[in-house]
Amino acid sequence: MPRNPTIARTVPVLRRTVDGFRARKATIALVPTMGALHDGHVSLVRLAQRRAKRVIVSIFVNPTQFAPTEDFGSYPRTWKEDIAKLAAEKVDVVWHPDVKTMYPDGFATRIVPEGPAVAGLEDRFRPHFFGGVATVVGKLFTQCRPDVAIFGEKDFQQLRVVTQMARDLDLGVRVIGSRTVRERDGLAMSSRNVYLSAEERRVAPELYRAMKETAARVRAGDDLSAAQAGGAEIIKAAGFALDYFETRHAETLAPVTSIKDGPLRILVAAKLGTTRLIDNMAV
Ligand code: PAJ
Repeated sequence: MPRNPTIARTVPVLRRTVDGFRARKATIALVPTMGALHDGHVSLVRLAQRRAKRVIVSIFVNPTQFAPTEDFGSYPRTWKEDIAKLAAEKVDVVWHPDVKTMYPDGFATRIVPEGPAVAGLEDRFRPHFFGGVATVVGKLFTQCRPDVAIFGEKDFQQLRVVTQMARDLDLGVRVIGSRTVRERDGLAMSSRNVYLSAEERRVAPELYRAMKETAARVRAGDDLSAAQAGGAEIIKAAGFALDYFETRHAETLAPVTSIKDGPLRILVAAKLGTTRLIDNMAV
């Protein structure tokens, strides 16, 4: 049976609800999202349910992580469908502040993450991004005061950035990564996949194929840079404009030269038409 979640739109209402959970000694899991929920988000909610007594899902399209040229205005917003999905998962609370609640007039404090946030991957193409993510996630953590927070491996660099931030700032939140949910043809689920034309959608799984081939070659002992160049070639041949296709250390995201530097992670970002897709895979 679905169960309607409590919708909190102001900090006092959220606080009262969280205080109630804490008074009853219930553990709390937070799943931060920007809405337009798909099965990838739902898998995070299910992991949250297994890790804590109460689950809060935040839905907030965070303006500070979008550049002026990016899709903040047109980012998909599917409130009714989102709430139906969260009710089906018996989520306790949906934290849905508006922009003025999150960033009141005069707001003047930002978190500036370093380490994994300056690894030369997403940060090279979206320099504004991790500052915006760290600031909003820092606020979500202090607002919701969860014991654990679930993030997808889909956004691998983001997962590393928030893990580092929670540790560095002693936020008392354990960050847990959850595996990437894919379509049957390998394309990682993403709220932005709706931007793809039918032809682009057909080509999009080539990203997955390129990573799989590269991972297999590296595991079989092929030279890392040759295997990587092969993967990049698959992506370009499919018609993508490639931002990066790199193999990095899975924990630090530092550059590596061979499988002996492992554990390794392949990370990719590429544009199909105007849609930018990111993905990653363990070697
Ligand atoms: P959003 O893109 O909505 O993603 C919310 C969470 O869902 C993130 O942790 C993301 O990694 C995870 N996710 C997305 N697609 C997934 C998939 N196919 N499989 C598994 N998990 C998936 O990431 C954000 O929002 C924002 O940056 C946010 C952290 C909410 C801060 O604004």
